[in-house]
Amino acid sequence: MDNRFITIEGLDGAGKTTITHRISKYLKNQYGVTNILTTHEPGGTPVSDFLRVLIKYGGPMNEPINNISELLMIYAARLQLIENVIKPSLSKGYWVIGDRFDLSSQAYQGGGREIDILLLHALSDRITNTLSPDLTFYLDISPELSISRINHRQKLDRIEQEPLSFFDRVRSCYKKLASERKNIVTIDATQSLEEVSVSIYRHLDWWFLHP
Ligand code: Z5A
Repeated sequence: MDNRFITIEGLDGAGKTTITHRISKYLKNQYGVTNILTTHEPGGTPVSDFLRVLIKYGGPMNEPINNISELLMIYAARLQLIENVIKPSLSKGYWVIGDRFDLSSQAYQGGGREIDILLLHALSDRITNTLSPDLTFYLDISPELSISRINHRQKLDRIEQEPLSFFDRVRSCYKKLASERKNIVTIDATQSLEEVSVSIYRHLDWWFLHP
């Protein structure tokens, strides 16, 4: 079967990582898709993983990270991943399932950080360079539920420590973009993991029938 690029988006704790692996398993078992690669951003190449640590935990000596520096590091990490992993895999016929992709930057840096949309779009167009997911599942939960699902973690990262108002802006941006773009399917991720998985499998079934 031809390659496909599917991405999973949402706030922390929405279930993206769990669902990424379940989709992979479902595609194998139900549709016999065996060439599947999963990615998790930021990260996924040696350089991108290095940048991931800076993005999540900051640099040496607690130097404050400027919002534009954060944006540039995220896009540098993404460019490495696109050019060295995603595009070569797609060209070999692999299905790529991305745990976060460009929509995360629109939501977190555009919505949350309120970075100038023209700068964001210029960078996004240049870096993704027409690579766009065939299908995106946006797992929608409230910031309150997000925090309750992740606050057992030993250490919250820089972004996870932002106030609730930041995540309200991130979520509003996700919802706005999901309502505007046809390839984004919104899933109510407040449901149990089983219910979330089943709604995604049904969308995938529909998508296979109506490519
Ligand atoms: N970031 C950015 O700002 N801009 C960008 O462009 C990109 C990223 C790409 C990456 O953090 C950070 O980078 C992120 C955004 C920013 N920071 N914030 N805030 P990460 O890679 O460390 O983490 P994450 O991507 O946000 O994922 P996560 O926190 O690991 O959550 P998740 O993958 O969505 O969920 P999960 O790991 O599958 O599940 C988390 C827990 O919730 C687990 O115990 C599950 O069993 C439970 N869970 C999940 N779904 C359910 C349901 N439906 N019911 C009950 N329990 C559930």
